[in-house]
Amino acid sequence: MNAIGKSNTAYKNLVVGLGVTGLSIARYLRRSGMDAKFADSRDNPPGIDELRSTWPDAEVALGVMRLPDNVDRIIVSPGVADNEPLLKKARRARIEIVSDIELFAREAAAPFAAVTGSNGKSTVTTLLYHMARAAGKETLAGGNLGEPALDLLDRPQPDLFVLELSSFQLQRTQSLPVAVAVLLNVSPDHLDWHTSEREYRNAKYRVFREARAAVINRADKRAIKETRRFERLISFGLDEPADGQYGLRQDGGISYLARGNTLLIATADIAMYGRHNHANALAALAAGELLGFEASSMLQVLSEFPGLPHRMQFVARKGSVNYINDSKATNVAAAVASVDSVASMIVLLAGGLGKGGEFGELAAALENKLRAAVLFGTDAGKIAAALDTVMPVYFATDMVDAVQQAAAYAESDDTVLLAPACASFDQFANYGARGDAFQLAVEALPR
Ligand code: UMA
Ligand code: ADP
Repeated sequence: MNAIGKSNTAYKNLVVGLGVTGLSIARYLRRSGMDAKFADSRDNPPGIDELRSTWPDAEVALGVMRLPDNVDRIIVSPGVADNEPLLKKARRARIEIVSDIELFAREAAAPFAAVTGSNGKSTVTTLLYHMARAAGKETLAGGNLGEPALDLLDRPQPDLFVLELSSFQLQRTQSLPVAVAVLLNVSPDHLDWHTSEREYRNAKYRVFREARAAVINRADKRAIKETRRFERLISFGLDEPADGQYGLRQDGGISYLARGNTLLIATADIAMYGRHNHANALAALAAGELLGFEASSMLQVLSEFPGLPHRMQFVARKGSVNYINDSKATNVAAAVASVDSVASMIVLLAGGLGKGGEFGELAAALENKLRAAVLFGTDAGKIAAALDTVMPVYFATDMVDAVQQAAAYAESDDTVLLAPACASFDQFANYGARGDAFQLAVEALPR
């Protein structure tokens, strides 16, 4: 029996969305002997061929989605927003609507940690995964990070799961009895999906609802309020930490990650680049402590883990200019963190599909630091309107053009930084393809 008292096999399920998540739901339902119908608003969704080969007799509706009769639970993919007419109708009919994460949480037999936030989720999830492994724990990581959560349940049971959770997933998850909930930061994002910034923020704080312990950013007043009841609570921040908390301390002109008064590791000895990654490292240490890991093995991980691809990734130095790929900076706050991490003058490459964010903050971060901006994609004009008060801006047709223009505007020891502040889907398959295009274009530049 599950959280609301109905046996899983008794449900008549409708799976909405046939991407990575939809396929993982199909596999889960199939191996659990459960019934399902499928729907996707696209005529040719990415998962359709695999579904047809693994579940040949599946009833699938493509294109305009309609609510079939006799459905009593909808398991919906994260990319489908609540304003989808089928979901509206289902809500009116009081049909249960859940995420794949809800199903995961009802079934997972091993403890799990959940990492959320507007930025830094994948980095902290991966750090925590490596820290858990270094502590000798069999660990599986997934969720929004890539491998869908339900697929993790089909592997030999680990000691610990580490899940990255998006606001989309959290909004549709009721049961979340996490061993440790980590909320890194909250800044406007996904306002093309959520009906308001308030709704987006509320979704993020849901991570604490049933958590047994929590890691919070102590600059986040609401997180402090929402976790008052917790006995096991650790905060992190880039200021000096109180006893038992994590932060930064200076000693002899050197900056260290610290726990209370104890200096742990010089920031210069952390393999990841950028000040925002100090915050990520501190959050991971706090979560690791709550999970019972030894400090020494966690610090070893910090000294070795170079960060994920497309996050402040050094690409090349060409003609005395450094090229950095932060294609994963898909919102304004991430691009600001990225700009703040670079000490030199910057030629910024930005643009794509804005997600309802305001670009003014990016202009403020670039003041006295911007050599030039080269903009591309759907919302290039909106970014230009914010940035041309700081520096002249230029427009590019594609990534090769953008990189070639950037190389021409950059001066000795400048950094050409790809930090788009936007999603990539108007011009690329995803942020990875955008980062790869940047890397190829940089490699093609003369030495
Ligand atoms: N879509 C339709 N019609 C449908 C179903 C989907 O048009 O019927 C569209 C969506 O609007 C979206 C796209 O298809 O534009 C993909 O949506 P999806 O829900 O099918 O996505 P999946 O392939 O299942 O991938 C999802 C996450 N994607 C989203 O949340 C949009 C992946 O996170 C995640 O890795 C995967 O599940 C496994 O858990 C990606 C992401 O961009 C990386 N996440 C956002 C982020 O990190 O900012 C939240
Ligand atoms: P997410 O999974 O939340 O998108 P990632 O770890 O993939 O987070 O990092 C995405 C981008 O967000 C990075 O490329 C960087 O620009 C920015 N970023 C990472 N960590 C932080 C942080 N703690 N605060 C602000 N921005 C960050």
